[in-house]
Amino acid sequence: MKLFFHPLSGNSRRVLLTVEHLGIPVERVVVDLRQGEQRGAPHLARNPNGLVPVLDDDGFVLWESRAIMQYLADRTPGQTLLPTDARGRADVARWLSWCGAHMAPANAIVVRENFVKALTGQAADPAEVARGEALIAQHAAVLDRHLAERAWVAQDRLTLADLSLAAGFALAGPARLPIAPFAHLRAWLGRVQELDAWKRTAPPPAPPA
Ligand SMILES: N[C@@H](CCC(=O)N[C@@H](CS)C(=O)NCC(=O)O)C(=O)O
Repeated sequence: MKLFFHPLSGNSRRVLLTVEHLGIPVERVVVDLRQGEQRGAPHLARNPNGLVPVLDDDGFVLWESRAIMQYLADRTPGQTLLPTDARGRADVARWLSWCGAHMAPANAIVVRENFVKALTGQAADPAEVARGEALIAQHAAVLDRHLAERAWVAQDRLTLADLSLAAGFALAGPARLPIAPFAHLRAWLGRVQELDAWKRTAPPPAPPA
C-alpha cells in the first residue's frame, strides 16, 4: 500500500494519523507541492484534482482524505475508530462531513494566509484572514459547545471524527488560528495531541521561504 502525501498537509495528516493509530504498513511517498509535482501528469493520473493525499492499495487508487480514512478502518479487523453499527457510523460520518464542509475549510483559509504564503514569501491578504477567522469563530463555537459535555467528538471514544477534525488544527500555533476563546476545544485538541499517533506524525520544521 502506498500513500502519496505531503508532510505539512492537514489533509494528509488525518490519513497519517489513521495509518499510525491502526498500525498499517504503508509506503509513504512525498509529493512535492512546492515544486508543483501535484500538477504533473503522474500525479494527475492518480488524482485528477491534483491534490494530496492519495492511497494506492494494489491498484485501487483512492483520493479524498476522509474516504481513505474510512477505507483503512474498514480494512482493519478489530479496529474501533469507525463503528460498524448504522447509528454509530452515521454519528462519525456526520462529523467527518461537517469537518470537510465547514471546520477544515475555515481553518484552511487562515493556514493558507498566515502560514503557506509565508513559506513562499507572499504577504497575507487581510480580507481573507478576516473571512477565515470569522468562519473559524462560527464553526469552532459549535465544536466547543459539543465538547463541553464529552471528551471525544463522537461515540464517547476516540474515532475518525477526532483524527479528522484535529488534523485541521495541526498548524493552529504557527498559522495563528484564533482558538483561544474555545477552552473545551483546546482541551480536546490536547487529548488528541497526547496520542502516540499524533506524536509520530508530527511534520518536520517548515523550510524557509
Ligand atoms: N478534499 C481533499 C482536499 C485535499 C487538499 O486540498 N490537499 C492539499 C494539501 S492540504 C493539496 O494537495 N494542495 C495542493 C494544491 O492546491 O496545489 C481531501 O480531503 O483530501
